[in-house]
Amino acid sequence: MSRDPRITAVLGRRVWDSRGRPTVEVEVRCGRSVGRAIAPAGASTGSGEAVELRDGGTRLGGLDVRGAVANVNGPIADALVGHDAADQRVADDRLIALDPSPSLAGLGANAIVAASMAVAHAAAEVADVPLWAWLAGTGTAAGIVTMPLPEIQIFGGGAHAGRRIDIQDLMIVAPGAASFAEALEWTAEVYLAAGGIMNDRGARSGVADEGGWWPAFATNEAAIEALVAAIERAGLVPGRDVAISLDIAASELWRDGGYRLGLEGRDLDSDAMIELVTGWCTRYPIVSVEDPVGEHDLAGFRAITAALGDGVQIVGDDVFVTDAARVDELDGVANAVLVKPNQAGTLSRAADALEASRRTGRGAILSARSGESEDVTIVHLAVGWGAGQLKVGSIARGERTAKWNEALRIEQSLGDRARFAGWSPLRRV
Ligand code: 2PG
Ligand code: MG
Repeated sequence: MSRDPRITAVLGRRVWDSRGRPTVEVEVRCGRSVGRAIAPAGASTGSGEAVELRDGGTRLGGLDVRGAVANVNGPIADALVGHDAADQRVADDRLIALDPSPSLAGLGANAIVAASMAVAHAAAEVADVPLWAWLAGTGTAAGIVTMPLPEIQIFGGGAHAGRRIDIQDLMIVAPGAASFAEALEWTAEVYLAAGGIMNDRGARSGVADEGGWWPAFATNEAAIEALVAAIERAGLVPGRDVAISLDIAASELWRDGGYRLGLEGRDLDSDAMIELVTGWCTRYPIVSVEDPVGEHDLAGFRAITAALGDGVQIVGDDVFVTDAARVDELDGVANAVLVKPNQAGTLSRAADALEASRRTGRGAILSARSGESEDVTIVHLAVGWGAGQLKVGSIARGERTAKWNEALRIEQSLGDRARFAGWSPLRRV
């Protein structure tokens, strides 16, 4: 018996994220079917991102979201109730039409993205299928399903670690694994080995915002060296079983037309920055580099993509901000796109950016944010949309393991129908 997909109620509430900050949860009800989602929050944000609504003032550091929650319970509920949850595009268009500002700062991108994701969850509930299968549509849902290659942080840095080192994410991928489950097991071995190395050096002091070890290193390159050592200590072969993926988050380093490496007290122009990253890619088994230069340095982005793009995945995060138009327009900038639904505001816009990445011959990575919760929507998007890669932070902290563990459940439920992406997303480079 199929249930009625018409939305009967929309409820907003304030909940808490992994940094102890308030965030927005939205519940969308279609009769007895309930869909629920929580907005994530970035720390190293691109200037073109959709903007979350925070209350300001002194309480909770100005970060409270009472206004955004009120917008959910007011105009957003009014616009969605009575609408068909199964028609995501129309629901998302209604949400966008409510906010006259292009940045969505009026209603708040936090309110809008949580509502958009909750609509999808409600629709999947009504159809009585997992969200990934709902998103994949009936055709794909019956056949082979690609489990994404996970990019997992081992050391955190940059804005997620008080700028202790300049590189933001030192991650690994395990394309040599046979399954998603095996990739996680190998990653856990590397994570434990990295913790052991820090212990041996007397340098182990907790973790950064996304669960990667605290980056107590003298130079940025020393962090990359420690990562290679951790892979070897775990008994895995760097470059064959497991490889390195960096997010430099270089927009954060941009000062007066150059890049400031605070840890090393050095200022680099765009060419020198490219030379630095190119040197790392030659000396270490690095297969992917995100935001190697800043969002405004389009010439630098094009230069590094031309220089390294045949052998290395160059990922654009701040430069694309999950905007299909930018992905289409910015020829020669990066060969992969980071897709973050809250940068775009709605699931439909995020899907458009993913589509644009395919249209322009680029790869794609679905990505969570540094401020997260137990919400697992991002995993279902990566699987259901067949993105091929998924970035969720480290393999520690509950808001991260909630997502990896959800992917394990999906892989197990698929049985023989699951195909691990492995090297395939990286083959194009
Ligand atoms: C990024 C993300 C995740 P933030 O830069 O890719 O690491 O960080 O959510 O702070 O933008
Ligand atoms: Mg990034």
